[in-house]
Amino acid sequence: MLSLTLRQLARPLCHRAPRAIAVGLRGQHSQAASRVQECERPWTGQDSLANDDPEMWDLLQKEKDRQCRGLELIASENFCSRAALEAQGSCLNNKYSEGYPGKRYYGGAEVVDQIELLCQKRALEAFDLDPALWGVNVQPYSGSPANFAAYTAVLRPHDRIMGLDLPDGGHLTHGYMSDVKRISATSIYFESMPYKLNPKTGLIDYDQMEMTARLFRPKLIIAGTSAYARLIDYARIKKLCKEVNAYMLADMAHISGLVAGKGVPSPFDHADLVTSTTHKSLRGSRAGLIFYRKGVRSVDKKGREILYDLEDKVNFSVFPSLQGGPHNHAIAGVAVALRQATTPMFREYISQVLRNAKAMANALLSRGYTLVSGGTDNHLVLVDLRPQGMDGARAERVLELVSITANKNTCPGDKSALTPGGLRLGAPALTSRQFKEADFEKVVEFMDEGFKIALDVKKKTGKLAEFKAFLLEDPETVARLADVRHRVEAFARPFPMPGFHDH
Ligand code: DSN
Repeated sequence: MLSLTLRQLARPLCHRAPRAIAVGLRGQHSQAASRVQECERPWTGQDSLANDDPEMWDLLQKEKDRQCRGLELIASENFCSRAALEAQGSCLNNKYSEGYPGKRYYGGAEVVDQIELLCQKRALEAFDLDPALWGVNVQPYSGSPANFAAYTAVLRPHDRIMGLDLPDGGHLTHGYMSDVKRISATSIYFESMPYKLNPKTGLIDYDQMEMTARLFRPKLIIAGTSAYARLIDYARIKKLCKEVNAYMLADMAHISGLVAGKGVPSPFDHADLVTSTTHKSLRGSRAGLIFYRKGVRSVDKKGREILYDLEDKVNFSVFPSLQGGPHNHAIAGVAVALRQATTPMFREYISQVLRNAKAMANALLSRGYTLVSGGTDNHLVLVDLRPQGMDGARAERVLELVSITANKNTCPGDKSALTPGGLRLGAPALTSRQFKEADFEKVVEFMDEGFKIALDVKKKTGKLAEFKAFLLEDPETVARLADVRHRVEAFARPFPMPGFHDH
């Protein structure tokens, strides 16, 4: 129906509009303009985005501008290199290659075979892994599919898993279910029992985890977090996994850059399986990875070696069980980023991320803010705004209006995910723009101004919707927000932006 309508729309225009005018059209006329061009010459696919689809090009310019003029504090975001983006936005998009290198279901895969093997090699190198002891599948489309594929590899439906609860800083795919509903497919297809933070310390409650695991007898325990500012005790979790005969899976999505850059302890020392995304602190293009152990898993009572059998299980789970053709363009982008992650420059980047996160934490503490767990050992900080009488949702919205991007997050004890008490702040993205400790102190100063506006408006308004409307309608508040936003943007814009060659 839609294509018919467009064809009907284009036909009369073909007769009337000269191409020069058509190319100049923008916005709502752009589809008609494209049709005009199509009528006048054969399709070559050689037009730039600006010419071919000005409407989309305009939107991209707007997003580039938003990224350049704002302060990006979402802990899971980063600015990917131009090189990795080039590899990702390439002819590799065009190639189907179901299967694995040397065993494909399509012809013409000789180059993508080399690309996938190179990506595998670089993934092992980036984390100092011996290919005799570890293998990697680089085909998962992103972190959530990687986790589901890793679980599918080693679990049967209804087998039991344990992960950090989402409201305590875990991830959806670590088995999240609410009081009334199984939310993540990982809690629909598997039986999930969460472990929690100690609400007093804000740290993972390992005692409770051990007690629960001894009763629940999970087949898989997940060591990984999305909003946790401290290090994970992998050795303790591994000991527990051995005791209850569970696999240990480390989801290092948030910290994989920190692991590659030697900024935090490596989960590879203990885990059986390690999953990751590639675009967070690792700073690559978007995809997922599953690492699996090879070699000896244990020795039985008679002294016989029991070997890991994860390689075939993981590979079969990714393809053909869960995915079709690998995204070869994504794999190439990841390979580029993984090479970067082995350089001394990347190690320096990661150590600056850690210094910056600490500087941000200290600046917040010195202004009287409360941090869950009291500080940070990694790339992120979780601010508990409840003592200020504030919540993460209101703070997130006010910061957004002053060009600071962060996300609301639950803190231990929170009841609502829509208006939780916390705000999650990460250092990776701004560190990629060459921010140093003093710059993060300035960022905290801007945030503090935003929080104060949020508090003033909260006192004058009721529910969240009313709060949000007031921000846009009250002239005094609009002026205060504009003042902070102008200063934030003047501060942010001069910092270099990786990846964009035309900003
Ligand atoms: N959405 C990511 C995060 O923000 O942590 C996790 O998938």
